[in-house]
Amino acid sequence: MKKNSPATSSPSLAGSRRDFLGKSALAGLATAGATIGLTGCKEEAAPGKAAVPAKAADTGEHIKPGQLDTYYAFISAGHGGEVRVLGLPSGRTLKRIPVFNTDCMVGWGITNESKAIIGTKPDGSLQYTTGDTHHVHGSYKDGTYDSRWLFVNDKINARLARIRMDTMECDKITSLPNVMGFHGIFPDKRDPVDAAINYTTRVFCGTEFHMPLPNDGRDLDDPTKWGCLFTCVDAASMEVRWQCRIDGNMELVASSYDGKLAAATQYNTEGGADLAGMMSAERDACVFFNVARIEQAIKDGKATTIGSSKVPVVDGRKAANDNPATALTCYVPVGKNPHGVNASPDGKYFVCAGKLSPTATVIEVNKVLGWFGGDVKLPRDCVVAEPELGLGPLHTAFDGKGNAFTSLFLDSAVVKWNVDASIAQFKGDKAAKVVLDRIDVHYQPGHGYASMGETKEADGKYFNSGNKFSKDRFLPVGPLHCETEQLIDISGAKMSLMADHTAYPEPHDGIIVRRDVVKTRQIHTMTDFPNAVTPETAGIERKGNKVQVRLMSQAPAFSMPVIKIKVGDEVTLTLTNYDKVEDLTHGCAIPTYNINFIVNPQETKSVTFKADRAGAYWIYCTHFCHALHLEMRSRLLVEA
Ligand code: CUK
Ligand code: CUA
Ligand code: CA
Repeated sequence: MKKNSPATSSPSLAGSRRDFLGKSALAGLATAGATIGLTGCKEEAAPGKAAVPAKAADTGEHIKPGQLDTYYAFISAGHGGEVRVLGLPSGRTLKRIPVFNTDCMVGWGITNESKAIIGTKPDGSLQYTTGDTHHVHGSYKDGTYDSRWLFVNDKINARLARIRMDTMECDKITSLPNVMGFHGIFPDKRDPVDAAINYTTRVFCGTEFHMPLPNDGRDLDDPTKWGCLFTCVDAASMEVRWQCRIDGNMELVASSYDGKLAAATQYNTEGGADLAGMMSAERDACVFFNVARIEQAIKDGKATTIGSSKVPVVDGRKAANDNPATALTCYVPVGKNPHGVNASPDGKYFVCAGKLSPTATVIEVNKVLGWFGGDVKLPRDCVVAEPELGLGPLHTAFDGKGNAFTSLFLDSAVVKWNVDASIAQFKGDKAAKVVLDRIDVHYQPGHGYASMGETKEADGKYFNSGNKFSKDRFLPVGPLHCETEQLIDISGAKMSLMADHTAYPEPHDGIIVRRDVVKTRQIHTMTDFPNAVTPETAGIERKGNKVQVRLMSQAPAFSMPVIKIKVGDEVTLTLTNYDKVEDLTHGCAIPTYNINFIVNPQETKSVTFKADRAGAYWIYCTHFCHALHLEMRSRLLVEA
């Protein structure tokens, strides 16, 4: 696997690389073992200059200096472990929100408060220092974002995190028990039973990897006994409400607008433990969860528990759910090895894209409910269209006008198609015009997502294509290229490329939110912090070798110029920022003690460390705050 460097590649026809990929992809589709076409990153000729659209960036709106963007984008960072905030259409990076990673700018993973959220071992060190974020979704009210929370998954360590939208900081992280490869998430949009609850109260989590249940050393040599659990987390408490065991696995997750269904694509209905095993079936499935029935079954005492977990688990496997009248789950057959599942903004359909099939599968929500109600005979009868779109379809977005936009990984393209036309075609209308437009993207797109596209307010303005390979689009920076986020104008009949933005690897999914929907606060409230330092409590308090150092900051000074402690002390330093001016943040770094964090206006944070070295250490402000910022320091004197 080798990507091109413009310095060494020779100019060639723009089309050759695409042609090559297309052919190898077909070979990959034809034989289960041939994965050559799936990687999309073979050595190949550079497309050269001709591939760069002459009018790139001319067609879009230009955000001039001093002007504000019209949308926020909240995007994941993959194995960077964080969440990023961009302004669109400019593509400016506005913020990086540390979540599962550590971040020395804000002190995430360093302060006691962030460590408590991430979770610690008995010795006080972090339980985990790494994460893999894929899917970011906002909480809903009335079918659109309510600006309360964002939720994001950690695929590596099976954790769900919540971010407060007002401060754009992570406030909770929950571990999912008996789960490995936690991948898809989606908040519910309303309650399945109580009509008054028309906002998010649950977050659904899919599990991609099957494993022994519990994973305590049993069944290691018999993967056929392993299983996957679908998990429901309470959005407010962030506690795990219940789990549902299924056949096969789960990748992406979506929820219906009526609150009744959650859905997850399954590429491994085979339960295979190797590549050939996972690709042996001609069709895989999208599994639907009847949320109200699952919760009733738990009330009726039909749940068990697994290992040391106390979370109730119900049986959603096929054998236990073949009677539609009582079934908790419904397995709808879809194209081979599907990837994405997305709900259309009109609430009527789920669209699954079929990685190893050139099709998308359109499933009607009412028919799935009909199957549970006994009116629809076979799960496959819930499928109302299966349009052919191109090679390697992954994810689908919507413009709110009846059109869908599906990313084609192998074709390096995005295809615009009409949902109603695909349904007409499926019914036999040969004249139905399904595919309306197609645009090349650069290169190998994963997720595409549209402005407000996962809400009832989908506005059909922008589409962001998150491309996994940038190849020749930007200056090379060594072996690892950045990735391309391409902004596409989808407001007209034809899609047009507006701009290329760089991305540090590796964003997956994101959401694009109108700026008026997002309500932030710039200044904390001091009383929200129980450990806030006041002029009365400021100073040093000693209890044996445990020392509390309570410090205040106000530009350009800390409240104590000298802090005297002794070697062997266990020091907790608490810092409250008394500045009230927006953006007047201070930093606190202690040389050789590996401490570095910031306090925003009216915020309090603390760190605990062992004073294991005698000497003088300048505590200094790291965050440029004042003309005398450099003078903002205090002496930490550690007596031998
Ligand atoms: S997945 Cu990465 S491109 Cu985790 Cu949503 Cu499809
Ligand atoms: Cu305070 Cu710089
Ligand atoms: Ca499969």
